[in-house]
Amino acid sequence: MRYFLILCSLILCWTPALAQTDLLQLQQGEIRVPMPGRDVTAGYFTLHNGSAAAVELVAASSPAFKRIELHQHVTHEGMMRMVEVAAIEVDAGATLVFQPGGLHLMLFEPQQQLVAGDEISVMLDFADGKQLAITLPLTAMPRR
Ligand SMILES: [Cu+2]
Repeated sequence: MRYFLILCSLILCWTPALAQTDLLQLQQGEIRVPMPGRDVTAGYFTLHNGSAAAVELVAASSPAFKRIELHQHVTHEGMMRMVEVAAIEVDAGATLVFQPGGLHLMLFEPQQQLVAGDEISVMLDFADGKQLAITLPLTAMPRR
């Protein structure tokens, strides 16, 4: 019985550290199938930071693409353009939203055929060295 109690208290002690990355929660997301003839596309997701500390997203990668950049849309002299961002901080309790017209993943050079409905694995890298693996579905590019 004593051993059982010791084991329980050890587990209770360790759980908060182990759960740290679990508190980053993907709420939704998608990657658009590129337009015909294009080898670049965009991805979007919503990530909730349920941990007690701010996190800083610094990179993303996927076996399905040669390169992924973190992009933001900015208005420059009345023109909308995209710039690469090096890091995005997400406060404790805050929700990071990547969406059309704002922050987005820019995904270059697909390494496989991209079909709507398939799922793509993406690894998110944070400044403290932690990583979060997410899975985003491929969706058809909306018609304009
Ligand atoms: Cu972009």
